[in-house]
Amino acid sequence: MYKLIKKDGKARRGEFTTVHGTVQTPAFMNVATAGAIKGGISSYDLKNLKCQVELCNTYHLHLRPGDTLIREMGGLHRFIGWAGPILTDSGGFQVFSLAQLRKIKEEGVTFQSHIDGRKIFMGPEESMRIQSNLGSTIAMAFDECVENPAPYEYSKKSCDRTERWLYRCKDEMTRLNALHDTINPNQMLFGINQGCVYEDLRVQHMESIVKLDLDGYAIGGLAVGEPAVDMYRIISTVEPYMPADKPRYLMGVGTPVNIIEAVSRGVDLFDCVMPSRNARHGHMFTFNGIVNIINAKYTNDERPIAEDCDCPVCKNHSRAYIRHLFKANEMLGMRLAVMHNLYFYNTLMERIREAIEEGTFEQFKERYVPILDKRCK
Ligand code: PRF
Ligand code: ZN
Repeated sequence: MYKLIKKDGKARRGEFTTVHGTVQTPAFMNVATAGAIKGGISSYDLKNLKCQVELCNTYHLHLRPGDTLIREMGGLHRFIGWAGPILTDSGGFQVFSLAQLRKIKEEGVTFQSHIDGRKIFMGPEESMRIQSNLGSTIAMAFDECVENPAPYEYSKKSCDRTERWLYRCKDEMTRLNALHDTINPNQMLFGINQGCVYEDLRVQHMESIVKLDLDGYAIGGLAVGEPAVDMYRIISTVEPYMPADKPRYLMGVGTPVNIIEAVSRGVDLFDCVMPSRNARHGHMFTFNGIVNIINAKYTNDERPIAEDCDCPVCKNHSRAYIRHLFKANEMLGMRLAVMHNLYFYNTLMERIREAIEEGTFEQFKERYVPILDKRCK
């Protein structure tokens, strides 16, 4: 259940209640693709990093270790040791971005596993059954994310098919939730808006999926190579058609600036590999801009990554030490870097929430948009 607490312009401060706990929104969902945050971060680390929601992938967990095994182990929450909310992506996007030799038909998609080449079929029903075996808090609809650029005619055909798939997702999810031995009988289902960069397709598709009265709605098919201005334009175009009493999720986004821009257009939930992926390359986020910890100028820098950061890493370690760990290829270097970046993203969301509550989100945006994506001075 989503409760709107306060609006500042289009930005929304809300509370999203699930059976696994309440999420303060806007929120960032921390990406644990195969049940682990890359960089050696455990679920109990996340509690010290202000993480509210973990995001795992149907595609990866189905291939390895298998959703039936996770079900036997009591479900994903017990398996990964995280009692809070978990959102699972449907496999739709990963099948299209990772798998080889894909064939799309009305029933679903046949593809080859990127791990061992095994031939696999996944359609809306399969995706719902896998997510039901995982028992995640929120399941995502099985969709097709078309690449960018994509021709109008293809985007339209794909969008119509994604809509038909959504009806099948909902029917299957309703059936699974009613079974007596379902891991999470309260599993929620979010629909996903597609339509490439075409405003009429986006609006038509949004209007049709809203009719299914799902637990939340996502904007998919963005941040796939289109310029940021196109992404912002599509969000502004579809937002008025999204229910005000449901959470809105922008999939796979993004940079700190992308997130601020999307919040200012009415989005509540985000996920992105950027904090963990960039950390693994020594690229650290701070409220003064980006610090590249491998840079020689940090060799004898005693300051923490960010002087205004309360994360466990900044409380204990210097830039010089973390740079040394990277140079010496010590695993700890990456682990500390990822911890700081996740803390930064979750703190960014906390500051966004505070600014909306205080009615100062516009000033917040003006202050931080020019700094956050630039190198730290
Ligand atoms: N669909 C799904 N997952 C996604 C996307 C999508 O379009 C995106 C697009 N940025 C990221 N993750 N199912
Ligand atoms: Zn820090």
